[in-house]
Amino acid sequence: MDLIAYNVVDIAGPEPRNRHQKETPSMISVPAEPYEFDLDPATTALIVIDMQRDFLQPGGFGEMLGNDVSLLGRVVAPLRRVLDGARATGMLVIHTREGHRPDLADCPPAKLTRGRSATTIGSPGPKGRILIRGEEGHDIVPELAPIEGEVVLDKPGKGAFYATDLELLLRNRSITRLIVTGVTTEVCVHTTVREANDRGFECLVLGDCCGSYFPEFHEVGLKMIAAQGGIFGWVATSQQLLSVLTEGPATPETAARLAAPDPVTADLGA
Ligand code: TIU
Repeated sequence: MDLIAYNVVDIAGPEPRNRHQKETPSMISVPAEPYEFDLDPATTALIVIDMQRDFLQPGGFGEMLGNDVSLLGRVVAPLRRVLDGARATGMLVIHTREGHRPDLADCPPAKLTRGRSATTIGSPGPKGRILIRGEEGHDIVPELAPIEGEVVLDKPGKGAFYATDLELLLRNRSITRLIVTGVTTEVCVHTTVREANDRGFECLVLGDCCGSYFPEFHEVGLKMIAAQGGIFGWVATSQQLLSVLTEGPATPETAARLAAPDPVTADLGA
């Protein structure tokens, strides 16, 4: 085999696509800022970031940081509708949870001490130890609980790619686009979108399915994503997505994937 020629072809990769060119006939076009976001449910994942009691309910990490956690509650209803819509198409759903091992071995000392709060990560709270895996406060709120076949990804940092196997999991499933939701807009959502963008994933952020303790940060955070021609990604509402996502039946590609054994959970012996 001519190894040199082979390597040149491998490195060059496929021809770049025109940005308006549809990859497959099953792609749908979501009205968005700064322009429409094209997706195929078979190659798109819905990411739900950190919808945990620790951020949404009193006595958890969010409140420990001095925040009014009631501000995040408005995200739950629209996010539930998007979750239902994504599930109906067979789209891959990934839930993330920020948190740490019980012995805090994966928690940077700076994260433990920052804020100079009376309590810290690992301190006892009404829903168990704050931001610790396995505790009630660390888990996802019941309205958005994962169902069988969905991925639950524990992460020690703000970004969902840092120190996790998220990128491997997405590439194994040929996922190229992400619909990003969750909390908080300017912290874990932003960090994850930036990480994804640098890795070549195209992100659609659903504004009403994200929330912040600071309404002004939420507004500006969304603007920052879609500004400059979509410097980090696209922004739409849940209604804009659902109006096109639930229009037709599942695509042939998605139907085939649903019928096949799930390679990710099969590999894990689940
Ligand atoms: N504090 C804050 O706004 N957020 C976080 O600490 N983590 C997430 O955003 N998930």
